[in-house]
Amino acid sequence: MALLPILEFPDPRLRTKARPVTAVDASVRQLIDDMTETMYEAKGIGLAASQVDRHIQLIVMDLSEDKSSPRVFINPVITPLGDERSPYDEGCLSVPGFYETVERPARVKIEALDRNGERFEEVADGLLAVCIQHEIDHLNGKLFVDYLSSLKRERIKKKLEKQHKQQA
Ligand code: QAP
Ligand code: CO
Repeated sequence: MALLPILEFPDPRLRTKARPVTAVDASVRQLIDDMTETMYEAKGIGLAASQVDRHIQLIVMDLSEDKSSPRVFINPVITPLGDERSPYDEGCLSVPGFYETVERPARVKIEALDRNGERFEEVADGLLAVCIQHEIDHLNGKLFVDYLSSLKRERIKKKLEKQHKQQA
């Protein structure tokens, strides 16, 4: 197992579009384990491969209270069910320290592969619906700050750039 560095906004590598996983093999399972460890260490609930500079369609997540339910979504596809949209105060491991309200479809159907390469389908609402949409955005090079006003986004960008310079 290994901890992976997490890219932070406005790193342009976060804009890369992820390719589908062609075979769920040992190297993909190794990356799943490393991403899961990285997510737990960072106190996150979801992490997309894009955030660790691996541009394949892979997401790990754990929405349980006691971090006992790691989940994997490979090549995920979502379909909104109905027109209802819900607001949620979102954060992101790639935008540390910032939280803003984003509105998304309230209910979605998820189709994906699991860590054994088996296809599954699930209807999601609540936090799972928010999280899977947020993480699939990462695979498409999109971040939650893209839904904010350009003023808010620029303020966040400047603050993070300043922190990155101080760390360098
Ligand atoms: C995405 O986000 C998400 O700023 C996952 O300092 C967020 O795991 C989906 C985190 C909200 C649904 C709702 C953020 C940790 C973790 C921070 C995360 C921070 C430390 C964010
Ligand atoms: Co995120």
